[in-house]
Amino acid sequence: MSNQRTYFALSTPNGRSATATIRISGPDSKNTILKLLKNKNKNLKPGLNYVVRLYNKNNILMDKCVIVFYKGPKSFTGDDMVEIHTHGNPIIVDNISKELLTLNAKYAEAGEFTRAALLNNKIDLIQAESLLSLINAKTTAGVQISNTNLSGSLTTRFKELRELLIETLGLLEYELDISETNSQKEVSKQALISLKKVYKKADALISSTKSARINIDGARIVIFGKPNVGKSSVFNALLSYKRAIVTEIAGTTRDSIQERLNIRKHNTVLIDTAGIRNTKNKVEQLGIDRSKEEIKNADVLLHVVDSVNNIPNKKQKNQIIVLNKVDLLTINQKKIMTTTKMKAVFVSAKKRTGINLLTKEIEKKLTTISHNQGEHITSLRQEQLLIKVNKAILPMIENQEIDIEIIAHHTKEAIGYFDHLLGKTSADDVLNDVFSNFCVGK
Ligand SMILES: Nc1nc2c(ncn2[C@@H]2O[C@H](COP(=O)(O)OP(=O)(O)O)[C@@H](O)[C@H]2O)c(=O)[nH]1
Ligand SMILES: [Mg+2]
Repeated sequence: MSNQRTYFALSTPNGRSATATIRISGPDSKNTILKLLKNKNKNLKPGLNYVVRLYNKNNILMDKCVIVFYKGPKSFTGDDMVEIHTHGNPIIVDNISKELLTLNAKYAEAGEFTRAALLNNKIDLIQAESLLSLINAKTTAGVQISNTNLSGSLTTRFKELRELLIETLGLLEYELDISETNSQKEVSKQALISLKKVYKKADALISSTKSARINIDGARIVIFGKPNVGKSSVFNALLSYKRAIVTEIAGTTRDSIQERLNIRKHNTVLIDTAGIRNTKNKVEQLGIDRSKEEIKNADVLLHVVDSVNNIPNKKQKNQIIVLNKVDLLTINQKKIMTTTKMKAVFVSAKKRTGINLLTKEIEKKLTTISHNQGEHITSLRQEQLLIKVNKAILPMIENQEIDIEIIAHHTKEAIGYFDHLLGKTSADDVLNDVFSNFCVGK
């Protein structure tokens, strides 16, 4: 058993709803709930639901609820558990919680339920992380990716790669220990083929991080450009309401402002930034630094330009040039603009023309960057460990290494990273770090 503590938490959002669920886990789960019933000897069979009345110690009815008892290890945490489905009023939840505390059940820590599931081998560390990304996913694709990982296919992939490295290490060690020197070249060649396979797959997984993050957190669309070109006006036009302050004074927006925006099936975060220029004003400079940071982390960039001025000649990947204030152009000027080579979207944020076209352009970009084929990694921890794996084995491949001892050393190092990845050798601080991202009740 992972935990001798009996703990509980509300596992549904706090607020009013038809029902709310409180989960209790730990060796005293069943005894604790029985103490709240009139019939304290009631036989609770595992997995069945019972409609019961819960009373406090003064014999006052708290609520009529549905309760289910799960006998460990056949429960989410692997320990004995009870689920209480109450009416969804925070006062009821509060009253029951207070009663549970007096019965020596503790309030759960963030992620404690999932952590117990991990310690009881109900799930592995990758699945625990997938559970977190499943709960946090902001799009259907994000839910799909997380569900695939939760079902264990990412774990299987990591295990396969680790297995390949272990086989390779076995081959190398055999050669080092007993074999004659003349087959060294052949063995190193074979080992490098396996290392290359691992490298390629790990590399593909590393590059899947971005589309996974976009699907789970939503793409970051950053509006940037010079002061007064109409960035905040474009921001407001896309949101369809006046969120950001717009004035004719250059340097109005001092801080980045962000709002969630759904563009068809894509959930995004739209960010308006301070216009970039040389300034001696300290506050404006801080805003500009922030803009640069947002640009660095952007998935899609909207470069807003005043159409009266020149079109920029440099176009970055995932960037859309938005030529604003077209209402100020003469027909002739417009003609000249449309014949330039640079692809741009013509809008007037003020008159709200071209905004639909801009939305379509953004959607196109989102579709290409958020493809969700194949396996995805969903945590920074996974990404960083895979980067370490590849750092350990890339020099072997690049140098066409023939020294078996050196190859074996690096292969061992890579296996170590896979062990961390799978949670085989995770230190407490790693686990603390993973579970600190969970809410109480998960
Ligand atoms: N004529 C015209 N003026 C615009 C348009 N978009 C913004 N403006 C004006 O340009 C000024 C600066 O706009 P703002 O959105 O604050 O620019 P920012 O500094 O880039 O955020 C304001 O006076 C706006 O009314 C547009 O499409 N047409
Ligand atoms: Mg602005």
